[in-house]
Amino acid sequence: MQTRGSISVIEVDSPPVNALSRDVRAGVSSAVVAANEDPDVVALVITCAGRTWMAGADIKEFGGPPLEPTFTRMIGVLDGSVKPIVAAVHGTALGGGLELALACHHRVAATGTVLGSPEIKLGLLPGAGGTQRLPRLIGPVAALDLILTARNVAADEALALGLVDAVVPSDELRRAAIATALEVAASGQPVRRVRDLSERIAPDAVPADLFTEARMNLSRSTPDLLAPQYCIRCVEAAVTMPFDDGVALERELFYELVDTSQSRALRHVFAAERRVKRPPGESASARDVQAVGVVGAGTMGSGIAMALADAGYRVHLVDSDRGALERSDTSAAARYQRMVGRGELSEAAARARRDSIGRSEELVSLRACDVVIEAVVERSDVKKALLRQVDEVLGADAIIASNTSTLDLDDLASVIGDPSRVIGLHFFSPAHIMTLVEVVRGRHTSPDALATALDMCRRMNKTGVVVGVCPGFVGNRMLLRRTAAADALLLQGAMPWEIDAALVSFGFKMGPYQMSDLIGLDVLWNRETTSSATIREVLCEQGRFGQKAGAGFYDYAESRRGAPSEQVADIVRGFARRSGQTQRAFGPDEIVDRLMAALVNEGAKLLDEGIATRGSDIDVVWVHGYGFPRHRGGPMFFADERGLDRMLASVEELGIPEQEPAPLLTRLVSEGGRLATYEPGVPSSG
Ligand code: T1G
Repeated sequence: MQTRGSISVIEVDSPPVNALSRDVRAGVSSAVVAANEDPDVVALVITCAGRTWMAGADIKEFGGPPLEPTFTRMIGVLDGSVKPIVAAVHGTALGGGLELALACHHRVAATGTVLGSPEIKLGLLPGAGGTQRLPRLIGPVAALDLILTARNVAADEALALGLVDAVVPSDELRRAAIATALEVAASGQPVRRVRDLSERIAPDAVPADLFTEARMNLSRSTPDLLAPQYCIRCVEAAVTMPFDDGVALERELFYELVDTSQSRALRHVFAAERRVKRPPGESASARDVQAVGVVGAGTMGSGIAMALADAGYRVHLVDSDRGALERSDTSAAARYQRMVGRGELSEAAARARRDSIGRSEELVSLRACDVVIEAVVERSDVKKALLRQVDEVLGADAIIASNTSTLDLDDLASVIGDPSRVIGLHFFSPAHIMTLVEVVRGRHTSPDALATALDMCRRMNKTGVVVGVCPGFVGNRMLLRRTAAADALLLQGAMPWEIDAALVSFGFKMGPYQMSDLIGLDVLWNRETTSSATIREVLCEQGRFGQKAGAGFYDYAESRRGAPSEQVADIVRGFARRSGQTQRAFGPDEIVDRLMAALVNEGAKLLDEGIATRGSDIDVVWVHGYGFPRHRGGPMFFADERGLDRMLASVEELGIPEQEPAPLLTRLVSEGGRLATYEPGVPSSG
């Protein structure tokens, strides 16, 4: 804290994002008290050093006992200030950071600032008075929008909303805030507290059906999530209750939410997504990559090319089939036009992005590339032949990446002169949309090739998760086990639609059989060798390839959603009978336990083998690549919440030879350890 003339400037400096930890709260509180007691001080300015204003409460503190001074106490100190306080905001003013600014009397923002209430992303609500002050300052409609969408608003929109009073160039922020403080102090007016505002919450200013409608929308969009429902109750209280009663309700509901499994799960995923950026033991720096080549203009190659172009790379897309190149150009052009239509891109930017993808039938066009990604057909012989050619064309330093999803990367790398520059970049379809990339570290992959691949993921706004080499890597290998567990349930009396319904009510967008019908059952079917040995073979033999054939595990005659099929039920019952296994009904919980147990058990094996680096990495793979519901935290986190002993029991019930209990799972059950925080060589926190 320093005093400029008669203005006290309180600067928070707590990198990396000035999170409002206990120490920061204590510092701000005592500085405000001191400034109010200092007769020379007429007004205060609060500002932050570094890249941003406070980006919220310190997430690491959640789940522990409330630490004094609490938010309520700190905000109370600001509320008690008789001298005007101006918040000088820059960077990302989020959550508790925004709430602190709302407890100040005036807000000046730097150009480029974003402001928001992202608490529901953590299964929480704005718990430092935000649900009561926001409606008073910007109206309940806008407040509800910000809180329920968790979207960030840019400074200009914040000015239009009345969330900030002025927007100034960054280098003028401190000066402008001090000038505002002096002006306000000189006006001799009493401080303008947001809590005292009432005009925008007056009954005639609030749409009568605002909260009913908000609840209806929620019941359609996210019926299972607690935090949004609690947020509506609080904002409604801002309109129906006195300020302090509203704050009391907010605090009560906040502390209820902070202990829920949903919030713990969402906080786990937040931390896990930051941890994957730092693979243990890796510290090499990424290379500067400008030009990237992609070989294969099929669905994956075209999607990868667009993801690279979106990130600003110069892209060289190569395919010996001119037709494929033209089709990929047409689909890229159509996509960019749709983005123009949605106002996401200008015409000029769309043209520039399209033009940033060069297309050629010649491999030599890749000569100047820093990185080349092959995305050709999933056949080892074809990939190896191509990689040999690429190796000859490229400079010695260039990195060679394979988008293989199942093949042995080390075997592919064996055809490259220097295998240390080979890495796997396993994108998920559609590659320009799906956020997950499994970054496959081969036996010889160099640290800087790995660092460069992770940096490319960061630039493409993808979540790169480092995995080792094995068939199916982390995601697909676990998926295979889940599919086998589901198929085993069919032989014990369950029906495909019962299994899907259980996973959908758990939070997945679709179950394994709906997924098979979407992808097409014939993708993995071999017409030559088919012998009615499995339910899937029989369905394919009957032409039930899935949605595209109008029938698969479901009938699609009536709707795209698919209806349970009596014909399929008969086929399933036939196989079940012939399996000689006891037939019985399975409830949704038991189905979920069985399928999760298959996932978790395989995940534990992947950790034991060092293919996965940490339990939380596996959760990131499933949340970003397989639609695992974020508010469930991922399979490993879910297992900890459900009880590893219960998971182990479900694994034993699977009775599938390849899925015997993983040693790690058995060990953690006996030690009382946790899978989600498990990291080989790092003591596990029970
Ligand atoms: N608390 C603690 N650490 C945080 C943090 C936070 N709020 N935000 C970021 N970090 C750490 C993060 O773990 C990483 O650390 C480093 O900062 C850089 O983050 C009472 C209840 C601000 C937009 O939800 O959205 O306030 O991994 O890698 O991509 O009502 O971080 O390097 O050790 O993400 O540039 C509300 C969360 C909290 C914002 C920057 N606030 N943060 O993104 O960097 S709840 C949020 C973000 C609350 C009140 C309530 C982003 C960012 P490390 P990063 P980035």
